[in-house]
Amino acid sequence: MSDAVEEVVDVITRSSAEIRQGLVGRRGEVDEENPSGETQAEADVFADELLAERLAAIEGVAEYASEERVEISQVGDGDLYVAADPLDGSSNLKSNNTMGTVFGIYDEPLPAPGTSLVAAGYVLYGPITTMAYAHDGTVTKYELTGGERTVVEEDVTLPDEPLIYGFGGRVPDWPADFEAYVREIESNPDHKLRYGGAMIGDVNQVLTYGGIFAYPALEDSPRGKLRLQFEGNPIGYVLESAGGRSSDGTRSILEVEPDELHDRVPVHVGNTELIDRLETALE
Ligand code: FBP
Repeated sequence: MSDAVEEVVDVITRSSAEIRQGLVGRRGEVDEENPSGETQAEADVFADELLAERLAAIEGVAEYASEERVEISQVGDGDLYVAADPLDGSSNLKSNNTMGTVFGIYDEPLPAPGTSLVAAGYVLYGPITTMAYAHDGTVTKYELTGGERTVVEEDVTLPDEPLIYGFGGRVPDWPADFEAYVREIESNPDHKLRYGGAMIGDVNQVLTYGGIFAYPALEDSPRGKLRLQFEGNPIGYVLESAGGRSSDGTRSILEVEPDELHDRVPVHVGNTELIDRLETALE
């Protein structure tokens, strides 16, 4: 791994302690919308500004883009391009439930396809702060404390027997073929529903127990809700590095060519067998 990639991950590690602490007193909304038209929380803006400032100071970073800012910030002349969702699942602030920080490190100017990711990962603000980090085809899980990362598991792979399923969007808005697939998944008594309304929390359950997470295409939103650069690609990269699959419904999310920075994409990630079946169901 290049020194600059390592530096990006170190900065995110150190910043996560401040982002977590910064949630206190910042659970209200600001009078602004993000580029996807969603109301921003004070903590969204705080986390974005913190990461922007810190990542811009790294010599190897050329661009920083986030779900919370319209434009790409040109920050240097390095060869790494960092995209982040600084606070994924911030609607969970009000109820004090899990949230995360998602990041993708690309080697091409943004917007870029997931095939140009050199590393990606996420921080989970759960009862403890953890990170799942993928690069060079492997995933490592860490516990984060005092700005340091401690390895808790190397070569993380999805368990063979899938246990968890969680699907976003309102059921009446699901296309009929997706709904039929879901009914089949939940008819298996070995499968359990887990849905917390923060992608990182839900995806981390899949990485831990095996299964499938999806935020699918909806009847009136054929590209779903989640953003390709900031959510779909990094999560697809992590799950594929852990031996699973990602899909937009027909192919790996990483193969989707972006048109615009804030493009959305249907997200389905999890055990290979379940994603294969999903693609067959949506054919
Ligand atoms: P934000 O990045 O704006 O927080 O939105 C993303 C997200 O919160 C995901 O983390 C989660 O999977 C999804 O939206 C939940 O959406 P819904 O409220 O429709 O279930």
